[in-house]
Amino acid sequence: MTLINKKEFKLEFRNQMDFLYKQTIEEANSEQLLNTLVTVLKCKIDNIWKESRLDKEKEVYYFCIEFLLGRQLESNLLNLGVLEDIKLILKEMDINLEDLVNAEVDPALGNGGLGRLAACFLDSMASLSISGHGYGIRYEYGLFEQKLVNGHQVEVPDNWLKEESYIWETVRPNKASIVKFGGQVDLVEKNGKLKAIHKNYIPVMAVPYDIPIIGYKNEYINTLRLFKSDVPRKDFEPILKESKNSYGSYHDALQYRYYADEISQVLYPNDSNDAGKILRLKQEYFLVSAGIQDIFRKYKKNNRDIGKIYEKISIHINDTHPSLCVPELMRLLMDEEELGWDEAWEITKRVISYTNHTIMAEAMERWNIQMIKELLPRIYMIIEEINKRYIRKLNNKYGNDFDKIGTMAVISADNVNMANLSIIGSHSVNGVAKLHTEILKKEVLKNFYEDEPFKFNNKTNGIAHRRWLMLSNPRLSKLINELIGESWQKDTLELKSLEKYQDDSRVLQELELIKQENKRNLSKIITQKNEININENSIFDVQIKRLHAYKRQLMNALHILHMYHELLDNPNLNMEPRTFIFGAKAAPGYYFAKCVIKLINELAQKINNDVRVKDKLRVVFLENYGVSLAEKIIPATNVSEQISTTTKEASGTSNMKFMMNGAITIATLDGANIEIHDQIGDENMVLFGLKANQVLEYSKFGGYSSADLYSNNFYIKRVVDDLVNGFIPNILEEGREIYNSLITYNDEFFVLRDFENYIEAQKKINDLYMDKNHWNKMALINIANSGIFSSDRTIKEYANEIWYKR
Ligand code: DL6
Repeated sequence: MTLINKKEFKLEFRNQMDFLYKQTIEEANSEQLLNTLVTVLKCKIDNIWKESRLDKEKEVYYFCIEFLLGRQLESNLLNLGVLEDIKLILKEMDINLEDLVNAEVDPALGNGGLGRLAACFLDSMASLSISGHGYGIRYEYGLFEQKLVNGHQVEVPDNWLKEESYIWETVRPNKASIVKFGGQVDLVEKNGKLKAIHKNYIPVMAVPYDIPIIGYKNEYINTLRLFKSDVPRKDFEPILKESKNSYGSYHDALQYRYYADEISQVLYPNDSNDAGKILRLKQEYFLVSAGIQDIFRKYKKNNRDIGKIYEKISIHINDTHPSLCVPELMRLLMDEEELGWDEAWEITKRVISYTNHTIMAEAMERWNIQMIKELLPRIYMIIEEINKRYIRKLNNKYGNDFDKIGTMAVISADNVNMANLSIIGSHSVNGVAKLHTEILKKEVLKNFYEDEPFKFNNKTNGIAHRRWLMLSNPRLSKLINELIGESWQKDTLELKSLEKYQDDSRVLQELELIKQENKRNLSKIITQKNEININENSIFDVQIKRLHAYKRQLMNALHILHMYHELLDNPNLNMEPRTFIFGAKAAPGYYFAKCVIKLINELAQKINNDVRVKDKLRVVFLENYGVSLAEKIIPATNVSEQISTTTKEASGTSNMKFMMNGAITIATLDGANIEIHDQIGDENMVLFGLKANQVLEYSKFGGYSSADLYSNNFYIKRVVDDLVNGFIPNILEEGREIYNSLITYNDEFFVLRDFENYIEAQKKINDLYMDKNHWNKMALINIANSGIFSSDRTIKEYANEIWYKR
C-alpha cells in the first residue's frame, strides 16, 4: 500500500477533523467523518490527478447531458486499492466505514440508462488508462425524489447539494468561460473575408466543478467536469450598481441573475421526449459551448496548430443532447481561429463521433428553427449553411428524390433535426447493441447508412464490473477470487473459467448461500421501507428501470394478476412462492406511466393483504429507485425481467448487471438480451414473445387486433376486465386509462399479443427454480459468461475503432 501509511493517515485524519470542524473524532457525526475522510483522500490523490491532466497523445471528451455516478467513496477506495486497509484503520479509530458510505449523497444527475452508462464509461476509461474526460452540467437539483402517496407517485425536489457543495468536487473559477445567448450577428468584411460579430448577447458564465474519476489500481485519474451557470461579475456588477438608483435596473439585475442561474438549476426529468423546450436547449448549448471552449483553451496551451486538433482531440456526443457540438466547433474554428469553411468542416467531422441510444420517434430531438434563431443566432446561421451545402451534395447524388432528401436534411418542416446534424457532422455513428445498430442501418437511418455506410458501427453497451460485482456483491466476488484467482478483475473474460465448476455441488451450494444472504439483506431493507415481511425463500423476481410503456411493467403486473387468480382458483397450485419487486420512476408528465405505478401499488395492497395467498405471492414497489438501491437489489435477484417490446429497447444495461450477479433472465429478443442469449443459449435463460421482424411487420403492414385477442382469450379477458370492474380497488381512472390503451388504442406495445407466451415463460421459470441444483448451475453459467459485458470491453472498442482510429 503506497498511498496510505497507517500512522500518517490517522494523524492527517485527526488534523483534518480539527481543521474542518474544530472537534474530535469522537464528537463527529457520520457526515463530518465522511467529509474529513474525503478531504484527506483528495489531498492524497492530488498529485496523481495533476499528472493525469498533463498533455496526452490523444484525449477523449465525452459530452453527456446526464451522469448517474452513484456514491463515490467505496468505489474510489476500491479503485485506489485501499478499501480493506481503510476499513481496518477506521475500525481501529472506532469508525465504521459502512456508516460513512451510507452517509454519502447519491447524486441523481441522470434519468436512467443513458446517464448510468456514461458513469460506467468514465470508470472504464480511467481504469484502462485512457485519457477520457466527461463534460456535463452540475444541476443544482437532480432527478426528483419519488414519494409514494396512496400508491401515487409524487415528485419532491432532489436537493442533493444541501450543503451547497459536493464533497468530491473542486471548483475551478479561473477556468470559467462565457457562453453567449441571444443578440444579433453582423457579418462584416475583414481582410477580404466575412467575419461574424455577435453583439447584444447575454453572457452567462460556465464555472467548472471537477470530480476525480479514479482508475482501478493504475494510478490514473481522469476528470468529470460539470459546469454551473452563473453571472459574470464584470457584466453583472454594473447592472447591480445601477439597481441602487432605479427599480427598473433592480428588476433587470434580478432577471439577469435568474436567466443565468436557471440554466444549471434542474435536470430535465424525462428521457424520452424533448418537451422541456427552451430551457433544455439553453442547457444543451451551455454544456457544448463551455466544453469546447475549455478544450480549445487546453489544446492551445500545448499546441500551436489548431488545424491539427483532430490528431489530439476526440469529442464524443452521447445521444443528440450535445449535437450542437457540431456547429459550435465550426463557430470556434471559423470565428475565433479564422479557418475557412471547408477546412473547419473536415476538422469537425474528424473530431466528432456520435452514439444513438434510441429509436423511439418521440425521443428524437427536433428544435424549432425560430427558437434556435433567437437563442443562438450565430449557431443557427452555421446550421443553415451546413444544411444548404448538404442538400446540394444530396441533390447531386440523388437528383430530385425529395422524399429521401427530406428525411436526411438537417432542417425540415421548421425544425432542426439533431440526429441528422450529428450524423452529418461526425465520422462515426454507433448504436448500442447489435439489433439496435441493425435497425438504425436498415430502418431508422437507412438513407444515411446507404449514403455513408463506413460511418456506421456497433458498440454494445457494458457495465462497470467493479461497481456492479466487486462492490455490490462482495461475497460473490470473494468466491470467484477463491475459485479462479483475481485476474478476472482486470480482464473479465477470465470469468469464463468458472464454467469448470458447473457440476461442482459444493460451489453451486456456496453460490446459493451467497444469493440467500443477499436476499436476506434486501428483505431487511424492504421491511424497513415498506413495512412488509418478505419470504426470503421465495423467488425474488425483479423489474427495475424507468417506467415506460415499451418496457412493459404493465405486462408484468397483468401476469401477477393472472397468478393471483390461478392461486385463488386453485389454492394447492404447485408453485414456488414468488416476490415480485419493482423500482421505477415515471416522468412527471407521463400520465400512463403514473397509472401503471398506481396499478402496481394497488395490486400490491390487495395481494399482500389477502391471507389466502400470503405464503405464495407478494408484490413490492420500492420508492425512489436509484443507483444505491440498485446495488442492493441486483445481487439479491433470482429472476431478471427484461420484457420490452422487441425492437424498442436499444440495449438495456440492467440485464447485464443481473446476469453478472447470477440472476436468470426472462426476456424478449430485444436489445442486448440477444447478445446475452448468444453467450449462454436457450438452456440458461427463458425467452418469449414476438421477434423483431414480426414487430416491424406489424408496424409496417398492420394486422394486429388486441380487441380480437381480448374477446377470444379467457385469461387475457380476465385480467383486462379487472382493470375496470372494481376487482382492484382505487384505480377507477387509472384502470380505465390502461384499459383504453390496451383495447381502444390497440395496444401499441403488444402487451396482449405476448401475454400468453409470457405466462408460459413464467411457468418455465417456476419449474426451473424447483430444481435448485440446476438453477444454481444456470446462475453459474450466467456469471461465467458475463465478462463480455464489462464496459472495459466496450470502451476498448470505442477507443480502438472510433477515438484512436487514424
Ligand atoms: O445506451 C444506454 C441506454 C440503453 O441501454 C437503453 O436501452 C436506452 O433506452 C437508453 N436510451 C436513452 C435515450 N433517451 N433519450 N432520449 O436513455 O440508453
